[in-house]
Amino acid sequence: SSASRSGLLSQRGASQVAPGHAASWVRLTAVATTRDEGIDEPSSAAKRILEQAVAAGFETLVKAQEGIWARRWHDTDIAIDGPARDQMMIRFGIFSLLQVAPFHADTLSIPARCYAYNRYNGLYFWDGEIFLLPFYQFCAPPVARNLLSFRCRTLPGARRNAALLGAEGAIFPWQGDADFGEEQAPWGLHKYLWHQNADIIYAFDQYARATGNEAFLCNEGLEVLAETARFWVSQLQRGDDGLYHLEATVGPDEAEEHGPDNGYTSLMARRSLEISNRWWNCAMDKTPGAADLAAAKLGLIDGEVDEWASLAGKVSIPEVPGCAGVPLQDAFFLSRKPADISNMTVEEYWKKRGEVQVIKQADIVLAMYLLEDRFTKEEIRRGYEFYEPKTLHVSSLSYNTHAIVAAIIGKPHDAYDYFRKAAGLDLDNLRDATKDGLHAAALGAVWQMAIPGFMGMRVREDHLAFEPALPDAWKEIRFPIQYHGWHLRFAVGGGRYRIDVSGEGRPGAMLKIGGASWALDAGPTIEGRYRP
Ligand code: IFM
Repeated sequence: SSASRSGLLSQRGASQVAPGHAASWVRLTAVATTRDEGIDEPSSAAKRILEQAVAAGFETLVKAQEGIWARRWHDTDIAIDGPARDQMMIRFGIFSLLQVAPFHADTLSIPARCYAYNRYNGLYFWDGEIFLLPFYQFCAPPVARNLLSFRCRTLPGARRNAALLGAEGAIFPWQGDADFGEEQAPWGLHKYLWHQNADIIYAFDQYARATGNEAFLCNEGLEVLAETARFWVSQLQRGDDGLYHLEATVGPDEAEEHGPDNGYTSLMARRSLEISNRWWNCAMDKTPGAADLAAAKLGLIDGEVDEWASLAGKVSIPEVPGCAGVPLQDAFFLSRKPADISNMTVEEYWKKRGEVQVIKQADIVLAMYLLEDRFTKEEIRRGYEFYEPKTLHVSSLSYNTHAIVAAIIGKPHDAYDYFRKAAGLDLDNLRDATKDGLHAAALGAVWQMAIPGFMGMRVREDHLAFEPALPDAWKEIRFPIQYHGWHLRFAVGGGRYRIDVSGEGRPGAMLKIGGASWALDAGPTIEGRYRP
């Protein structure tokens, strides 16, 4: 028999077992939703799935499940010869990312707290594009494509968000749902929390560069590229200094004050305009039919695409005085009192944050990682050394960012220390917040700390680059990635690397590691040395 109350599904069963005998029950459950492709009527679909499952039998179902998971692990697992705790944290991160991935549909994304609890009501944040997408685009490209395609689908909602603000184009929500893509953020945050609009465009670009799937941007992506650019154009105001300013925005730390020239938002808005310009030019060149169609639909006017690039070059990015090349977090930070935060508790932080120079999460440090190509290593080092001692990491997006940037600037001990804190965020319940659900961004960043971080992997203009700097405690790392259709399996450690290449990728794709360049179509195995 079965009974249900609101919020509760339950089932009762009874059977008799003779003393000395064992009994086992197999319970089959089918879940179907309208978010699954081709399902309009979930209850009859669930019934159908269940009937098929019963007909197949338990053993067959388990075998099929094992096959799916074996394939997933084959494509994603990172194995290290190193501390068991590190290995466990890495695998927990990867498992969680696989468990929440929309392999099957582009009608939903990944909630900021996974499906572990109701914190944030299952809504979607920029966390998905910046912290999770890199894993999928290198290990499960169809999932990355689904996540981005989800944004294309919800463009109408983003247009409505812009219209509500009296702006042009489209602004994706800071907290969005799966149905309409409309803003769900509390406290009127949507009036000034806009960086996600640029983060999404950044992710589109990264996806195309990593997978080689330019067609996606040059077709489905065109409207999103144009409408987000139009949003920025309508919001950037020319100042007396001849530069363009965002008058009142806030960065990733949503609890900060909103004001002029927010560092993270301005940096990312600038990059977003550049990306929209670049891909529209690429589409006009390579897929003119699609570009003409989209231009006509959007009413794109002559010179509009060029304007995005020229405006990008004039976005105001104030710097920290005396810290050349290091963007200033915002207009308020330096007016607060310097403070030693080494013993500050989280409670003290919430009380004092408006008075003293204390930062909740990495904003500028993150921007320096994402936009690494526009900074010198020296500038990144200066930025890290300025912001890091002032950051309390009261966010799941912060330890991990510091681990990666510490790796970039050659601070291996900081990098490993931050890795261990970041990777343990949920399993060690470091912020007493795991009860509210897993932190998706932190789980995605475990992969980023290992591969872009310790392996120094970057997608460059015409190749994939690696600068390995493994923690002393890791003797070897083995992992797969996909790049431009090639399947690569790495074994790296102790100054040696071996890469097995398979699949049929883009001819001419190149990889650089240890100062050597390799053509991926040249042979099945690449071996060499790097300086550890
Ligand atoms: O998106 C983040 C934000 O940057 C900081 N607060 C939590 C959000 C969801 O993880």
